[in-house]
Amino acid sequence: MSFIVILIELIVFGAMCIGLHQKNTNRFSKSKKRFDGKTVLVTGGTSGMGLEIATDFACRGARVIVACPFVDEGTRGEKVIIERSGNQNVAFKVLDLASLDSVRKFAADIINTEDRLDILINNAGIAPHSDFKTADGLNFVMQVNYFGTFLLTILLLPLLIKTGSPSEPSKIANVSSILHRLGQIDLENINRTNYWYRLQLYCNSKLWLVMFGRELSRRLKDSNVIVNNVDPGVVGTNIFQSLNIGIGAFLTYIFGILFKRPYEGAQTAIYVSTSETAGKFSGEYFQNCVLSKASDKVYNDDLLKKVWNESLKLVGINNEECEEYFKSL
Ligand SMILES: NC(=O)c1ccc[n+]([C@@H]2O[C@H](COP(=O)([O-])OP(=O)(O)OC[C@H]3O[C@@H](n4cnc5c(N)ncnc54)[C@H](OP(=O)(O)O)[C@@H]3O)[C@@H](O)[C@H]2O)c1
Ligand SMILES: *[C@@H]1O[C@H](CO)[C@@H](O)[C@H](O)[C@H]1NC(C)=O
Ligand SMILES: *[C@@H]1O[C@H](CO)[C@@H](O)[C@H](O)[C@H]1NC(C)=O
Ligand SMILES: CC(=O)N[C@H]1CO[C@H](CO)[C@@H](O)[C@@H]1O
Repeated sequence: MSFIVILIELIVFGAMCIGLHQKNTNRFSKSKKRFDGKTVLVTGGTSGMGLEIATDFACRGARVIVACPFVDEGTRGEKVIIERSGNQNVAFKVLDLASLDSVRKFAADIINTEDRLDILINNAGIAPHSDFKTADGLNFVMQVNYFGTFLLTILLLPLLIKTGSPSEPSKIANVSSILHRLGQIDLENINRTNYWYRLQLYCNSKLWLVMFGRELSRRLKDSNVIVNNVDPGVVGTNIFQSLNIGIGAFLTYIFGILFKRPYEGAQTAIYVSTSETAGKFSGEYFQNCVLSKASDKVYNDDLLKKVWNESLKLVGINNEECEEYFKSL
């Protein structure tokens, strides 16, 4: 027992040191680039880092669309962004990444009502607080953090491809996590419930996200769409509250003091979307505003294809439908 307590104390202490170090070495996006006349979509842009990313783009003059499953939180987020940026061109739309149907409806709405999409920031994500099957038969955490984002990105490709030009490519950035390094591929068991440790589910979802970034960028190499993954570092947001382990609120408080503020965590996503230097890369992994390297698993082309095929199957996209989204290339 006392061994476990000491172990936990060591882990918490270690995490605090890492957090403090990251906070003190956080780099900021320096770009002053304006986005007037451009459209930016931030999933989960209604709280935490997403809210900061969305506000930053609103300040740069973009039309900003934020999306989350809850109308009250979404409306509040939209109001905060408008107040802070003075930009009225901000819209909240309902999106539940845990439902394939909601993702399809949302994407159809965007395709039918927006005439362009310059930047897609796949920021929404949850901590692994519960483990159950959604109405679509998929593992809940995997679906929110990965399958839903996967489907959304594919459905929005035609608009992203249409918007990008050689001088101004459109961009996709996924907010992943250092924890992707602990992720597993295990195609057979990936969407099982009551099989993985909770934290492992989170790691798996973030690994698959990074793998997709890489495979998608390969498939888009002849297009004007750039895809990159970002790791924000350890950030004090409400994500820890959803951990549901009793001390979630306590962690949120401590992490809020010691770790990066959401505004600081938002910088790498802003960096890859605005920097010309970062724009020269696609399919890569950025950490603290610097080009970095993801887990070795991500650089295995055969695995990437398997993960891609399995993901298409699980979200219910067949080969013909998939080709449709790439046909404008
Ligand atoms: N905080 C960290 O230390 C850290 C480290 C590495 C990576 N990340 C990643 O950074 C991203 C942002 O996290 P955060 O820390 O800013 O957490 P957060 O404050 O909890 O924000 C997460 C956002 O995702 C939205 N979301 C949750 N479930 C959704 C669903 N089913 N459909 C659509 N949107 C949904 C949330 O909307 P609601 O609030 O309405 O649910 C919220 O706006 C996540 O992908 C996270 O994994 C965080
Ligand atoms: C982002 O994630 C989606 C879904 O997982 C994937 O299709 C896309 O390729 C990823 N992009 C990056 C940059 O990782
Ligand atoms: C993925 O699916 C495509 C099309 O069905 C197939 O040609 C290819 O061999 C598959 N690749 C892998 C690695 O499973
Ligand atoms: C093990 C498991 O839960 N597999 C499920 C994965 O998702 C598909 C639905 O797309 C289900 O049919 C499987 O049962």
